[in-house]
Amino acid sequence: MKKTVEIIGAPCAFGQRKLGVNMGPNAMRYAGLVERIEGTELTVEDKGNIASPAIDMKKYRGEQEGGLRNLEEVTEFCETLCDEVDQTIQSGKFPLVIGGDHSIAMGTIAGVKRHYDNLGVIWYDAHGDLNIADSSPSGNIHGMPLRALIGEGHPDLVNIGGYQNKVKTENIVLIGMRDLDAGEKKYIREAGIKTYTMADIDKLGMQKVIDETIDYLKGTDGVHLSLDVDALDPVETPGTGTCVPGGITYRESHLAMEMLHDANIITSMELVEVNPLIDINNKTADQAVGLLGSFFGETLL
Ligand code: 4U7
Ligand code: MN
Ligand code: MN
Ligand code: MN
Repeated sequence: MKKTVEIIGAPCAFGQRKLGVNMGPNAMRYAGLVERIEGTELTVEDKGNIASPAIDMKKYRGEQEGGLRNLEEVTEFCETLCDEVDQTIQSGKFPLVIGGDHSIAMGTIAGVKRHYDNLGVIWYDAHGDLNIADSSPSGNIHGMPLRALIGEGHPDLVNIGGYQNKVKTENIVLIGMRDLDAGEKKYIREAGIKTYTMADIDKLGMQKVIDETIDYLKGTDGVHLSLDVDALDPVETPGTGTCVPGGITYRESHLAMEMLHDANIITSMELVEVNPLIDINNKTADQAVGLLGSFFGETLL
């Protein structure tokens, strides 16, 4: 792991319809993010938040032509984020992007992929985020980023960063899946994407899932971890916009983070979808920060 972690706040809420996810970055700062990482052997620099345009609520929640809500805003936000992440890596630092909704992954990974030939991606989420406009039941772009990164979907999204095809299907591992749309299931089967559903996690245990994931990605030259907090069970972790029951426990997630830390394979990370407005006493941000603490090397003893 690089010695300096650079935090990039990405308060984008345009990928979905629940305002409040744009407050995720500050909710995590309030929960002690910087102090927790400083408590490990790493140095932290916080770049602050990327500017996001004022939100016109009528347009924000409204229907949109072509089934892609707030496409322009998402695209612009991701272009800026891409350049920020690129700069962070250029200056030799580890980029930690804190969201914001999951549409920001198109910006983060566009910036990351400029530095790797064969990038791996771990997508820790209840959802596959593999929709295109036609298969999306919602028109919400936060359900589409991974597919756009593979190179399919609206050209504005596919070309973020000025190039396409950032991630190969064989370099992706999905963990925590339990709410896939019909089109996504079909796509995952046809593309043969390595997938751990909740049933797989139940049967194998998280330890085996992460061991296998590390082994599966061994031919890559960098691995991006994209952690959507809705992967966790909403009984424990309620502060997120698209809750799905039957999720990963906080403790299993800790194990995953500890193992990924020890394996030393992750070269960039984002943590997304924390929404303090639908949370209880900021507990989801507290948990997010706890997981990040483990990821960056906190130990229990
Ligand atoms: B998230 C959904 F229909 N698949 O496309 C969609 F179930 O980034 C949910 O994982 C997407 O939170 C969730 O709207 C996106 C829905
Ligand atoms: Mn997601
Ligand atoms: Mn999700
Ligand atoms: Mn979500």
